[in-house]
Amino acid sequence: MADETLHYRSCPLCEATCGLELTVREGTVVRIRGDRDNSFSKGFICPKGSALHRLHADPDRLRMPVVRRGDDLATATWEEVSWDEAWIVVEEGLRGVIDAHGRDAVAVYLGNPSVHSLGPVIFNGPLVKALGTKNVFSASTVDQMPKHVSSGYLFGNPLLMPVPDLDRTDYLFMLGANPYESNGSLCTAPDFPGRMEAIRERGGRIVTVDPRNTKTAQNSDEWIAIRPGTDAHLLVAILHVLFAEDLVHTGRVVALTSGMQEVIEAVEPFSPEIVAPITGIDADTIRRIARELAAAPTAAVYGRIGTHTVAFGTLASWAVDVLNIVTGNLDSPGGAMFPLPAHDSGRGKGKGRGFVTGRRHSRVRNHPEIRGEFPVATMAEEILTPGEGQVRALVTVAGNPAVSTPHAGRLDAALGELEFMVCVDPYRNETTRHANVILPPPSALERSDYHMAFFSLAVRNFAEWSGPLFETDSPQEHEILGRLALIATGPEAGSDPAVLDAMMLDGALQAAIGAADSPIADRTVEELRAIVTADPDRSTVDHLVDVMMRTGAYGDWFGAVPDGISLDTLRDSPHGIDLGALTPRLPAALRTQSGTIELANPAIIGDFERLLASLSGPLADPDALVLIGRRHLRSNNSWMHNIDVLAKGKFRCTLQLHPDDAARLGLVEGSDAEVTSSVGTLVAPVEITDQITKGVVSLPHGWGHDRPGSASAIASLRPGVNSNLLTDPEMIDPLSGNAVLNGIPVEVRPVTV
Ligand SMILES: Nc1nc2c(c(=O)[nH]1)N[C@H]1C(S)=C(S)[C@@H](COP(=O)(O)OP(=O)(O)OC[C@H]3O[C@@H](n4cnc5c(=O)[nH]c(N)nc54)[C@H](O)[C@@H]3O)O[C@H]1N2
Ligand SMILES: Nc1nc2c(c(=O)[nH]1)N[C@H]1C(S)=C(S)[C@@H](COP(=O)(O)OP(=O)(O)OC[C@H]3O[C@@H](n4cnc5c(=O)[nH]c(N)nc54)[C@H](O)[C@@H]3O)O[C@H]1N2
Ligand code: SF4
Ligand SMILES: [Mo]
Repeated sequence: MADETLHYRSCPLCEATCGLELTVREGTVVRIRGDRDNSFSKGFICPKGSALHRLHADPDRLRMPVVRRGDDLATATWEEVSWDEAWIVVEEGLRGVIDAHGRDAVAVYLGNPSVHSLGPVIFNGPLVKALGTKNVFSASTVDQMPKHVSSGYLFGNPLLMPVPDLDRTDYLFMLGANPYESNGSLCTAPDFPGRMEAIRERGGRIVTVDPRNTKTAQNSDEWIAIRPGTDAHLLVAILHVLFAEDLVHTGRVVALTSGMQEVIEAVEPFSPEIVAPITGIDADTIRRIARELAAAPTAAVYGRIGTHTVAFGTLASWAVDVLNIVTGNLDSPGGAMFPLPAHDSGRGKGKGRGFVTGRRHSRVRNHPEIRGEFPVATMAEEILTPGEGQVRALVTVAGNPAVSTPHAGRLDAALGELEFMVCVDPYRNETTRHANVILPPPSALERSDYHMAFFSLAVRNFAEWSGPLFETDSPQEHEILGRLALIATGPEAGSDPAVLDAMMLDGALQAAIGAADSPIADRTVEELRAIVTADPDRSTVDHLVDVMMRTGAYGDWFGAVPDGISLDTLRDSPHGIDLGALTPRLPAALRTQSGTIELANPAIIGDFERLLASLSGPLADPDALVLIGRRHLRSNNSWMHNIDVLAKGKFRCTLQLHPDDAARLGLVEGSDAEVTSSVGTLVAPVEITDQITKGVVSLPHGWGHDRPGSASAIASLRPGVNSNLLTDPEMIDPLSGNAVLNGIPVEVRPVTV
């Protein structure tokens, strides 16, 4: 139609970063399809991506800041205010707490969508720095922190994470991931299902380890049912077999390692027979998998949520990489490889400062800092425990910890005790209803994006920049965060966010000019700044992306590299730029002090004692009933249940259990079950299915939208229950501080009326 225009952008909703084609008519998006010309996603889309415009149009999405009037959340009113008024409230509240109680009295929580949007990706750092608090929390400790820690120890860089080379592998061994629903995580691969099908079509093999026979498992060659929380045991036993049967590869990457002998000794006690009872996997299967991995021309071991959000998350994550190393598959095509995204220069000496933790400790539990943060499982106790250093104010950015973190009921109560809370969030939900003021960022259609985090984890080197479709009068999210940072810094910082912007840009340019062997060593900051800021339509984050593109591995270095890229190249490539298949990056990418892959960090080797002890601990109790989570394609953690087209259909917040368990417990389909853990109780409708292992029950997270003061009209119609009322904040993986969200001991009984 003549009055229709097409706009292309990448989807920010999950890690797959699919290219979208938006059809715009009279200023409204009328249709979203997969962009068939996108060089990475090739037209793939899921139901969430095609609802992106519905999020933009959702009447419950906040367009202006709101201030809460009244302390009782059930009767409080919310007043829409101007940005100027909102900033006054923030300044009084935040400065009030900092001036009276010091900086540690303000905590900050950074949630998942802040990794999916360029503003927070770039400006959360300066905000945290400006707050100057040790009480930093994020969704990372209910998610992937174990992977950061194992990468930190092995490679010296917690952000250097190997991804399975899906498009070239002959054998995918996948644990605790369900990409048919999640579309992949720590592995950016639009159309993950299609890529799995391609593995099998070219004669490869996929083995999936999961307590549930998920859609992913059903589309694999083999499903191995495992007892929740025991992936580390399984992986270590596979290593045991490889060593015992002398199947260890001796190649380029093995030659880069140190500490192999300690690993051999550490895994020695864990024979397949020893771990068979705890994992529920027979010894022959474990031996066979070890031999298959060793024999496959190429193989990739890949573990996700089910291996990370468990008591031995770091050990499991480490063992995944060590398996890739000793089978000769790390940093090798078809194995597990390190992407080289466009924003990374890829330069390095193959050595660095290494990875340390514990530079600070939390006040109440004395937990060591890891990557500058404390476990979110400790956040409530920091608010509720009186004394010097008690947390009295909270800043959240893109997070819903009252739903997504352990013992959510206690955290919810703790949020009510705060003296001040400010949330950067587009919704008034279970968490932000506690805020004094909510500052809404523009919608995804009103901002530019470059998925820094996910292009660093992609199965192909790929770059794409999306410009805003709609203009907005509201501040961009990076401006909101910049302003918060200025307020936190104090009056001496002034009130002009442009000062912070200029500092960031000049800092980035200075770093590029001063880098070793810099092709632009003779240029000046002033000259380059003028080039980058020439386009008046671009914002600070765009300028910073431009600098990254120009001075990255594929960059034009401001003209010094003739065919190199810049932000202009990305702007002129609405379907993205394919930068090729992954290529080996070791040893240059290593940042350990020794310049080797350090297999045997004392923290890792020390944890084997706990692993051994677990063989006779609660994990090994074959009669225990344990709770795990699950995800659904049409849902996204806690915040997309308010979109009608996604929320409708069969109710998804059900307690799945095996028919034998149902019979034993006296539960029938559709009846209500009461589920009780060490910290809480909830009631959920029963769904009986033989696709789940006996002794395991499953409830999805992200529900419980019936809290007074929330404003999500659609979600509250079918609120569901919050599974994190059951998860125990004392249960963490000590190496990473990550919460245990899978394998929670529970009792289940019928609700009697
Ligand atoms: N549609 C949709 N997509 C999403 C999200 C969403 O909420 N909805 N969330 C996004 C986010 S934030 C993330 S982190 C990713 C996560 O992406 P995935 O890791 O793929 O997440 P899940 O779908 O939860 O898959 C985890 C699997 O682990 C299994 N499991 C549970 N316990 C164990 C165990 O002890 N061992 C093993 N081997 N398996 C176990 C579960 O049964 C489940 O099938 O998904 C992202 N994508
Ligand atoms: N039991 C159990 N619990 C889990 C998990 C599990 O598997 N089981 N998974 C865990 C995982 S992997 C994760 S990542 C966490 C997620 O935990 P959180 O990040 O705390 O929660 P989300 O549900 O992702 O909530 C995101 C919030 O960001 C807001 N938001 C959306 N877009 C934007 C934006 O562009 N800017 C800003 N400022 N805000 C935005 C939403 O309105 C919402 O309030 O949950 C964890 N919790
Ligand atoms: S798979 Fe993820 S990135 Fe792709 S359309 Fe769906 S939500 Fe968006
Ligand atoms: Mo996540």
